[in-house]
Amino acid sequence: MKVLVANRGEIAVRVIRACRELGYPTVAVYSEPDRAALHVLYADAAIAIGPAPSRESYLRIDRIIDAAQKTGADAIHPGYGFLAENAEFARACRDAGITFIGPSPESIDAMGSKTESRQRMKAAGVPVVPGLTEAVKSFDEIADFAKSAGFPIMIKASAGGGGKGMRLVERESDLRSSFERVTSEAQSFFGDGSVYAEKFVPQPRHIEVQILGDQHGNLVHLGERECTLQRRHQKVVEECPSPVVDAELRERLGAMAVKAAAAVNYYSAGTIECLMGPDREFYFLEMNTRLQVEHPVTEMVWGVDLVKEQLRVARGEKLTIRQEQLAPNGHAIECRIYAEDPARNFAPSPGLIRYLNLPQGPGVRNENGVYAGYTVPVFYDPMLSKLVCHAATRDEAIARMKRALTEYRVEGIDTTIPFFSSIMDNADFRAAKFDTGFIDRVLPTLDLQGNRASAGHVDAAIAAAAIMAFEETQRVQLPNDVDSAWRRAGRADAMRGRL
Ligand code: MV4
Repeated sequence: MKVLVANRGEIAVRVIRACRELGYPTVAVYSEPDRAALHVLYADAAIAIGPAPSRESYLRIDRIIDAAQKTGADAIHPGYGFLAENAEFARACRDAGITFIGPSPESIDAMGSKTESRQRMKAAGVPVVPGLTEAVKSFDEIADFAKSAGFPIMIKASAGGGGKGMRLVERESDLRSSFERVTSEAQSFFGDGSVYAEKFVPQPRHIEVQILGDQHGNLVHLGERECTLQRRHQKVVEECPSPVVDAELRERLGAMAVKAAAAVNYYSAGTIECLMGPDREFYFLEMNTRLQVEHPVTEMVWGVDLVKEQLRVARGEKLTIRQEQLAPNGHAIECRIYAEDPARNFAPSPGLIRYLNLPQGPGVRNENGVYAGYTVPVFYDPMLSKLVCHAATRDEAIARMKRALTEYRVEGIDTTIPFFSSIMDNADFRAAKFDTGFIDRVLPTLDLQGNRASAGHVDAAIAAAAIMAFEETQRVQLPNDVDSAWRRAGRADAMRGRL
């Protein structure tokens, strides 16, 4: 199998590593500004697929299929984002006789619509958030639902997901304007204006279950991840296991996730996203039909290489792991390191990385997509790398993450590293007391300037560097390529301990 990786950055590097360990040659694809990106350097071959904008490169199905054919790749791994959950792309691979390293296009389609997936999950006996399972045909149907269910409710786009195209409605007087708003947003975001309504689950946690299936109908779960800490629907810290899930609840969540995946004949790696209320009732929210950003926390705790499993499953092999053999071990935490300045409201900070020191040592894993001397382009997601720490307990994993963050150095651009140091010190985070509003509540209380060098420090550093450079020019240079009697005598003295 020769694998083309239809992605960039750390996830492309991650997939290339798994391929190399299994002995499969790899092909990287790259846009113009990505010519010298890390994934291009690591792959066995690389092929250009177009200019900077993703629409003209990483999202071009025709160019990626063409690149696979030109380089003789017979399989494509989509990573996450870009074309990973695009059923049309999975079909284009199938039509071209190329193995898509992911689920079937039918599974992607079934889970791509919120209303269709809710219908299928309900039919399979998977708990969904109480509410409608069909898109409404008129405002009156929303008003009827609100009347019978009571406020607050959420209006969501049928074609939505990941926080786009949804609105909380707390009172009747806001209902019509919210309905119109979500309908028009859905039309412009997804080209599909259909919407439906759900009961609002207050103070939820976002808990998701990792599943893995083969093409022979075998499915296992690998427990849950705690993904509640988000900012603007972007996850910032993820953990495995969730500090609020015990073994009994894990078993129920896992059984639910396997049932959900089986209902759409799922194979490959996938994730069932759930909302969980403070009463620990959980509801299916949506399924991500791809490998996820935060998959390493599951890998470290469950001892399974999810990317290698995806590669084996794509070749038609049966899963070799059975549910009874799987057990969680310890605790893992992931911080997503972004080229953003947390002290300036997370403004993008692209540019040249002048110096990079990645943390190392016991239990530390870097999923890194950059290097010193690399220029972070403005065109793509600003995630540079993921720092993942594993230890025996949650407290030890937090201490290890704090230690690793102090070793982490990135010069030239701003990153979210200081923000994570503050989170790791936060008492509520340490006590695992948080819901989806946590990040917005703590942000104003954080001192993110602390790690930044003041103007005075920078001036002092420049003066010190200038003095050092001058002293270097004044140093007596001993010729080291000539042998001399003096030099021999000096060495002999030194060896006799006379100096
Ligand atoms: C909800 C909800 C409360 N009740 N649905 C946000 C992302 C999208 N996948 C679904 N989301 C939510 N749906 C009901 N019926 C609260 C959220 C939500 C949220 C969920 C998970 C993680 C962070 C969140 C932040 C705000 C809102």
